[in-house]
Amino acid sequence: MTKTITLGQFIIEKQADFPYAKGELSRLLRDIGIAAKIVNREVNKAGLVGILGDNGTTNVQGEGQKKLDVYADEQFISALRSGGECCVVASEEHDDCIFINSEISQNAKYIVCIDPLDGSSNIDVNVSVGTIFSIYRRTAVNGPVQPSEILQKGTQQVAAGYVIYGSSTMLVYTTGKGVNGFTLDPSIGEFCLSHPNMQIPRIGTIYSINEGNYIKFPQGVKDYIKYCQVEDGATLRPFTSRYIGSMVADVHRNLIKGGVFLYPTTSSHTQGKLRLMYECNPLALIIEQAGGKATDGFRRILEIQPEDLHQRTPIFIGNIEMVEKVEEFVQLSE
Ligand code: AHM
Ligand code: MG
Repeated sequence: MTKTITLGQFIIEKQADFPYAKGELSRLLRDIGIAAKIVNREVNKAGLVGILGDNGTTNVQGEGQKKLDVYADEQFISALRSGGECCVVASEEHDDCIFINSEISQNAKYIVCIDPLDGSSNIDVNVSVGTIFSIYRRTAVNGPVQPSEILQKGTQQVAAGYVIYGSSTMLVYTTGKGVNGFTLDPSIGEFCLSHPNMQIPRIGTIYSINEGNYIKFPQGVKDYIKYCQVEDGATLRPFTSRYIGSMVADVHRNLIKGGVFLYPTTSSHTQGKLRLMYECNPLALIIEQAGGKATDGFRRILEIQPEDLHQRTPIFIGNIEMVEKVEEFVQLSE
Protein backbone atom coordinates (compact mmCIF):
# COMPACT_ATOMS: atom_id res chain seq x y z
CA MET A 1 0.00 0.00 0.00
CA THR A 2 1.35 3.43 -0.88
CA LYS A 3 1.64 6.02 1.86
CA THR A 4 -0.99 8.77 1.88
CA ILE A 5 0.50 12.25 1.77
CA THR A 6 -1.86 15.03 2.76
CA LEU A 7 -1.68 18.53 1.33
CA GLY A 8 -0.52 19.84 4.70
CA GLN A 9 2.33 17.31 4.90
CA PHE A 10 3.32 17.95 1.30
CA ILE A 11 3.43 21.72 1.75
CA ILE A 12 5.68 21.38 4.79
CA GLU A 13 7.94 18.86 3.03
CA LYS A 14 8.33 21.22 0.07
CA GLN A 15 8.85 24.34 2.15
CA ALA A 16 12.60 24.22 1.67
CA ASP A 17 12.05 24.67 -2.10
CA PHE A 18 10.64 28.16 -1.59
CA PRO A 19 13.01 31.05 -2.10
CA TYR A 20 11.94 32.47 1.27
CA ALA A 21 11.60 29.37 3.41
CA LYS A 22 10.16 30.92 6.52
CA GLY A 23 6.91 29.02 6.46
CA GLU A 24 4.76 32.03 5.55
CA LEU A 25 3.90 30.86 2.06
CA SER A 26 3.27 27.37 3.44
CA ARG A 27 0.83 28.79 5.94
CA LEU A 28 -0.87 30.83 3.23
CA LEU A 29 -1.32 27.76 1.02
CA ARG A 30 -2.61 25.80 3.99
CA ASP A 31 -5.17 28.55 4.72
CA ILE A 32 -6.38 28.44 1.11
CA GLY A 33 -6.69 24.63 1.39
CA ILE A 34 -8.84 24.94 4.50
CA ALA A 35 -11.14 27.55 2.92
CA ALA A 36 -11.43 25.29 -0.14
CA LYS A 37 -12.75 22.47 2.04
CA ILE A 38 -15.37 24.77 3.56
CA VAL A 39 -16.46 26.01 0.13
CA ASN A 40 -16.51 22.43 -1.14
CA ARG A 41 -18.93 21.48 1.62
CA GLU A 42 -21.36 24.18 0.51
CA VAL A 43 -20.94 23.57 -3.23
CA ASN A 44 -21.66 19.90 -2.63
CA LYS A 45 -24.97 20.54 -0.98
CA ALA A 46 -25.95 23.36 -3.32
CA GLY A 47 -28.94 21.41 -4.57
CA LEU A 48 -30.18 20.71 -1.06
CA VAL A 49 -30.36 24.05 0.61
CA GLY A 50 -31.90 27.30 -0.52
CA ILE A 51 -28.54 28.61 -1.54
CA LEU A 52 -29.06 28.47 -5.29
CA GLY A 53 -30.07 31.41 -7.40
CA ASP A 54 -29.27 35.05 -7.69
CA ASN A 55 -28.13 36.97 -4.68
CA GLY A 56 -29.72 40.07 -6.09
CA THR A 57 -26.41 41.89 -6.43
CA THR A 58 -24.13 42.17 -9.43
CA ASN A 59 -20.35 42.00 -9.46
CA VAL A 60 -18.07 44.65 -10.92
CA GLN A 61 -18.42 43.30 -14.44
CA GLY A 62 -22.20 43.72 -14.13
CA GLU A 63 -22.81 39.97 -14.13
CA GLY A 64 -25.41 38.39 -11.89
CA GLN A 65 -23.81 36.91 -8.75
CA LYS A 66 -24.92 33.61 -7.34
CA LYS A 67 -25.17 33.16 -3.61
CA LEU A 68 -22.37 30.66 -3.63
CA ASP A 69 -20.05 33.20 -5.28
CA VAL A 70 -20.60 35.46 -2.33
CA TYR A 71 -20.15 32.63 0.13
CA ALA A 72 -16.91 31.45 -1.48
CA ASP A 73 -15.61 35.01 -1.64
CA GLU A 74 -16.30 35.51 2.07
CA GLN A 75 -14.68 32.22 3.05
CA PHE A 76 -11.44 32.80 1.17
CA ILE A 77 -11.14 36.41 2.31
CA SER A 78 -11.83 35.45 5.90
CA ALA A 79 -9.23 32.63 5.76
CA LEU A 80 -6.66 35.03 4.32
CA ARG A 81 -7.53 37.70 6.85
CA SER A 82 -7.20 35.41 9.85
CA GLY A 83 -4.08 33.67 8.50
CA GLY A 84 -1.92 36.79 8.87
CA GLU A 85 0.32 36.17 5.83
CA CYS A 86 -1.63 38.17 3.27
CA CYS A 87 -1.68 41.98 3.13
CA VAL A 88 -3.89 42.48 0.07
CA VAL A 89 -6.59 40.39 -1.58
CA ALA A 90 -7.82 41.18 -5.07
CA SER A 91 -10.99 39.22 -5.75
CA GLU A 92 -12.89 39.01 -9.00
CA GLU A 93 -15.99 39.80 -6.98
CA HIS A 94 -14.75 43.18 -5.71
CA ASP A 95 -14.20 46.38 -7.57
CA ASP A 96 -11.17 47.33 -5.46
CA CYS A 97 -8.47 45.49 -3.58
CA ILE A 98 -9.08 44.56 0.01
CA PHE A 99 -6.26 45.75 2.26
CA ILE A 100 -5.82 43.67 5.38
CA ASN A 101 -4.72 45.91 8.21
CA SER A 102 -4.79 43.76 11.29
CA GLU A 103 -2.37 43.28 14.13
CA ILE A 104 -1.26 39.85 12.87
CA SER A 105 -0.82 40.95 9.26
CA GLN A 106 1.45 43.91 9.96
CA ASN A 107 4.42 42.20 8.35
CA ALA A 108 2.46 40.18 5.80
CA LYS A 109 4.37 39.81 2.54
CA TYR A 110 1.89 38.21 0.20
CA ILE A 111 -0.72 39.50 -2.21
CA VAL A 112 -3.44 37.10 -3.31
CA CYS A 113 -5.57 37.40 -6.45
CA ILE A 114 -8.56 35.11 -6.44
CA ASP A 115 -11.58 34.11 -8.44
CA PRO A 116 -13.49 32.52 -5.57
CA LEU A 117 -16.00 30.60 -7.67
CA ASP A 118 -15.37 30.54 -11.38
CA GLY A 119 -18.01 29.23 -13.76
CA SER A 120 -20.71 29.75 -11.16
CA SER A 121 -23.49 29.82 -13.74
CA ASN A 122 -22.87 26.06 -13.92
CA ILE A 123 -23.89 25.44 -10.32
CA ASP A 124 -27.60 25.36 -11.03
CA VAL A 125 -27.07 22.40 -13.38
CA ASN A 126 -24.60 20.46 -11.22
CA VAL A 127 -21.61 21.01 -13.46
CA SER A 128 -18.08 21.49 -12.10
CA VAL A 129 -17.00 24.90 -10.87
CA GLY A 130 -13.67 26.04 -9.53
CA THR A 131 -11.61 28.45 -7.45
CA ILE A 132 -8.51 29.99 -9.03
CA PHE A 133 -5.78 31.71 -7.02
CA SER A 134 -2.53 33.47 -7.61
CA ILE A 135 0.06 34.54 -5.04
CA TYR A 136 2.59 37.36 -5.38
CA ARG A 137 5.20 38.58 -2.96
CA ARG A 138 5.41 42.25 -2.04
CA THR A 139 8.21 44.00 -3.86
CA ALA A 140 8.69 46.62 -1.12
CA VAL A 141 10.01 45.57 2.27
CA ASN A 142 7.51 47.61 4.26
CA GLY A 143 5.22 50.63 4.15
CA PRO A 144 1.80 50.82 2.53
CA VAL A 145 1.32 48.48 -0.44
CA GLN A 146 1.66 50.35 -3.73
CA PRO A 147 -0.50 49.67 -6.85
CA SER A 148 2.62 48.51 -8.74
CA GLU A 149 3.06 45.77 -6.15
CA ILE A 150 -0.41 44.47 -6.95
CA LEU A 151 -0.20 44.83 -10.73
CA GLN A 152 2.74 42.47 -11.18
CA LYS A 153 3.27 40.36 -14.28
CA GLY A 154 2.30 36.69 -14.12
CA THR A 155 5.97 35.74 -14.24
CA GLN A 156 6.25 37.16 -10.71
CA GLN A 157 3.75 34.69 -9.23
CA VAL A 158 5.31 32.72 -6.39
CA ALA A 159 2.47 30.22 -6.41
CA ALA A 160 -0.77 29.57 -8.22
CA GLY A 161 -3.44 26.97 -8.08
CA TYR A 162 -7.02 25.97 -8.56
CA VAL A 163 -9.64 23.91 -6.85
CA ILE A 164 -12.08 21.97 -8.98
CA TYR A 165 -15.34 21.04 -7.34
CA GLY A 166 -16.20 18.15 -9.62
CA SER A 167 -17.04 14.47 -9.50
CA SER A 168 -14.30 14.57 -6.93
CA THR A 169 -12.79 17.72 -5.52
CA MET A 170 -9.18 18.43 -6.34
CA LEU A 171 -6.67 21.10 -5.45
CA VAL A 172 -3.86 21.56 -7.98
CA TYR A 173 -1.02 23.99 -7.31
CA THR A 174 2.46 25.02 -8.25
CA THR A 175 5.14 27.05 -6.53
CA GLY A 176 7.17 27.12 -9.74
CA LYS A 177 8.68 23.69 -9.25
CA GLY A 178 6.24 21.45 -11.07
CA VAL A 179 2.57 20.86 -10.54
CA ASN A 180 0.95 18.57 -8.01
CA GLY A 181 -2.67 17.55 -7.65
CA PHE A 182 -4.51 16.53 -4.47
CA THR A 183 -7.89 14.84 -4.27
CA LEU A 184 -10.16 15.49 -1.33
CA ASP A 185 -10.85 12.29 0.56
CA PRO A 186 -14.21 13.08 2.17
CA SER A 187 -13.84 10.23 4.67
CA ILE A 188 -10.89 11.94 6.36
CA GLY A 189 -11.56 15.50 5.17
CA GLU A 190 -8.06 15.87 3.72
CA PHE A 191 -6.64 16.67 0.30
CA CYS A 192 -4.35 13.71 -0.49
CA LEU A 193 -1.60 13.68 -3.11
CA SER A 194 -3.12 11.83 -6.07
CA HIS A 195 -1.45 13.42 -9.10
CA PRO A 196 2.25 14.01 -8.37
CA ASN A 197 4.29 15.97 -10.89
CA MET A 198 1.52 16.54 -13.42
CA GLN A 199 2.62 16.84 -17.04
CA ILE A 200 0.41 17.81 -19.95
CA PRO A 201 0.66 15.19 -22.72
CA ARG A 202 2.85 16.35 -25.60
CA ILE A 203 0.22 15.41 -28.17
CA GLY A 204 -3.37 16.51 -27.68
CA THR A 205 -6.54 15.95 -29.67
CA ILE A 206 -9.09 18.06 -27.80
CA TYR A 207 -10.05 21.64 -28.64
CA SER A 208 -12.26 23.57 -26.23
CA ILE A 209 -14.03 26.71 -27.36
CA ASN A 210 -17.53 28.13 -27.22
CA GLU A 211 -18.25 27.43 -30.87
CA GLY A 212 -21.64 29.12 -30.63
CA ASN A 213 -19.71 32.38 -30.90
CA TYR A 214 -18.10 31.27 -34.19
CA ILE A 215 -19.48 34.18 -36.17
CA LYS A 216 -17.88 36.62 -33.70
CA PHE A 217 -14.39 35.11 -33.75
CA PRO A 218 -11.34 36.58 -35.50
CA GLN A 219 -10.63 34.95 -38.87
CA GLY A 220 -7.56 33.11 -37.56
CA VAL A 221 -9.60 31.36 -34.88
CA LYS A 222 -12.30 30.45 -37.40
CA ASP A 223 -9.59 28.97 -39.62
CA TYR A 224 -8.13 27.01 -36.70
CA ILE A 225 -11.55 25.52 -35.89
CA LYS A 226 -11.90 24.38 -39.49
CA TYR A 227 -8.38 22.91 -39.29
CA CYS A 228 -9.42 20.90 -36.21
CA GLN A 229 -12.36 19.46 -38.13
CA VAL A 230 -10.46 18.27 -41.20
CA GLU A 231 -9.75 14.55 -41.44
CA ASP A 232 -6.02 13.76 -41.40
CA GLY A 233 -4.71 10.54 -39.89
CA ALA A 234 -1.14 11.80 -39.52
CA THR A 235 -2.18 14.57 -37.12
CA LEU A 236 -5.00 12.54 -35.50
CA ARG A 237 -7.65 14.86 -36.92
CA PRO A 238 -10.52 15.52 -36.74
CA PHE A 239 -9.97 16.58 -33.14
CA THR A 240 -12.53 16.09 -30.40
CA SER A 241 -14.49 19.14 -29.30
CA ARG A 242 -15.13 19.42 -25.54
CA TYR A 243 -16.43 22.53 -23.83
CA ILE A 244 -17.78 22.59 -20.30
CA GLY A 245 -17.99 26.36 -19.95
CA SER A 246 -16.12 26.26 -16.65
CA MET A 247 -12.55 27.30 -17.35
CA VAL A 248 -11.05 25.32 -14.47
CA ALA A 249 -12.78 22.14 -15.60
CA ASP A 250 -11.88 22.65 -19.27
CA VAL A 251 -8.24 23.43 -18.51
CA HIS A 252 -8.00 20.59 -15.96
CA ARG A 253 -9.29 18.06 -18.48
CA ASN A 254 -6.87 19.28 -21.12
CA LEU A 255 -4.00 19.20 -18.60
CA ILE A 256 -4.69 15.53 -18.03
CA LYS A 257 -5.62 14.48 -21.56
CA GLY A 258 -3.81 17.00 -23.76
CA GLY A 259 -5.70 19.70 -25.59
CA VAL A 260 -6.12 23.40 -26.15
CA PHE A 261 -8.59 25.80 -24.54
CA LEU A 262 -9.40 28.93 -26.50
CA TYR A 263 -11.15 32.11 -25.41
CA PRO A 264 -10.34 34.62 -28.13
CA THR A 265 -11.51 38.18 -28.60
CA THR A 266 -15.00 38.30 -30.05
CA SER A 267 -16.94 41.10 -31.68
CA SER A 268 -18.81 41.53 -28.37
CA HIS A 269 -15.81 40.95 -26.04
CA THR A 270 -13.16 42.87 -27.87
CA GLN A 271 -10.53 42.26 -25.17
CA GLY A 272 -11.59 38.64 -24.62
CA LYS A 273 -13.76 37.59 -21.69
CA LEU A 274 -11.40 36.03 -19.18
CA ARG A 275 -9.50 38.02 -16.58
CA LEU A 276 -5.74 38.23 -16.69
CA MET A 277 -5.16 38.47 -12.94
CA TYR A 278 -7.73 35.99 -11.64
CA GLU A 279 -8.07 33.37 -14.34
CA CYS A 280 -5.41 33.54 -17.04
CA ASN A 281 -2.19 34.15 -15.09
CA PRO A 282 -2.65 31.41 -12.49
CA LEU A 283 -3.73 28.83 -15.06
CA ALA A 284 -0.93 29.91 -17.41
CA LEU A 285 1.66 29.32 -14.68
CA ILE A 286 0.25 25.89 -13.93
CA ILE A 287 0.11 24.85 -17.57
CA GLU A 288 3.64 26.14 -18.25
CA GLN A 289 4.89 24.30 -15.18
CA ALA A 290 3.24 21.15 -16.52
CA GLY A 291 5.11 21.56 -19.83
CA GLY A 292 2.45 23.46 -21.78
CA LYS A 293 2.02 26.96 -23.12
CA ALA A 294 -0.37 29.92 -22.72
CA THR A 295 -0.50 32.94 -25.02
CA ASP A 296 -2.85 35.63 -26.27
CA GLY A 297 -1.94 34.62 -29.81
CA PHE A 298 1.15 36.83 -29.86
CA ARG A 299 2.52 37.17 -26.34
CA ARG A 300 3.11 34.85 -23.45
CA ILE A 301 0.23 35.46 -21.01
CA LEU A 302 2.67 35.61 -18.07
CA GLU A 303 4.55 38.52 -19.66
CA ILE A 304 1.57 40.82 -20.12
CA GLN A 305 1.95 43.89 -17.91
CA PRO A 306 -1.38 44.35 -16.12
CA GLU A 307 -2.72 47.90 -16.19
CA ASP A 308 -5.95 47.17 -14.39
CA LEU A 309 -7.05 44.63 -11.81
CA HIS A 310 -10.00 43.41 -13.83
CA GLN A 311 -8.26 43.48 -17.20
CA ARG A 312 -9.31 40.84 -19.69
CA THR A 313 -7.25 39.04 -22.29
CA PRO A 314 -7.77 36.54 -25.06
CA ILE A 315 -6.16 33.23 -24.14
CA PHE A 316 -4.99 30.06 -25.89
CA ILE A 317 -3.72 27.53 -23.38
CA GLY A 318 -2.76 23.87 -23.57
CA ASN A 319 -0.04 21.59 -24.86
CA ILE A 320 2.71 23.41 -26.76
CA GLU A 321 2.05 21.85 -30.15
CA MET A 322 -1.63 22.77 -30.22
CA VAL A 323 -1.13 26.29 -28.84
CA GLU A 324 1.56 26.98 -31.43
CA LYS A 325 -0.76 25.82 -34.18
CA VAL A 326 -3.43 28.27 -32.97
CA GLU A 327 -0.81 31.05 -32.89
CA GLU A 328 0.18 30.22 -36.46
CA PHE A 329 -3.41 30.67 -37.66
CA VAL A 330 -4.04 33.79 -35.56
CA GLN A 331 -0.83 35.51 -36.69
CA LEU A 332 -1.33 34.55 -40.33
CA SER A 333 -4.69 36.25 -40.54
CA GLU A 334 -3.49 39.53 -38.94
P1 AHM B 1 -17.25 33.79 -14.57
O1 AHM B 1 -15.97 34.25 -13.93
O2 AHM B 1 -18.27 34.89 -14.63
O3 AHM B 1 -17.76 32.53 -13.96
O4 AHM B 1 -16.94 33.53 -16.12
C1 AHM B 1 -15.83 32.76 -16.47
C2 AHM B 1 -16.29 31.54 -17.19
C3 AHM B 1 -15.17 30.57 -17.40
O5 AHM B 1 -15.10 29.64 -16.40
C4 AHM B 1 -15.56 29.92 -18.70
O6 AHM B 1 -14.47 29.40 -19.39
C5 AHM B 1 -16.19 31.04 -19.45
O7 AHM B 1 -16.71 31.92 -18.48
C6 AHM B 1 -17.30 30.58 -20.32
O8 AHM B 1 -17.77 31.65 -21.05
P2 AHM B 1 -18.83 31.47 -22.23
O9 AHM B 1 -20.15 31.15 -21.56
O10 AHM B 1 -18.83 32.79 -22.91
O11 AHM B 1 -18.35 30.36 -23.12
MG1 MG C 1 -14.28 33.77 -13.29
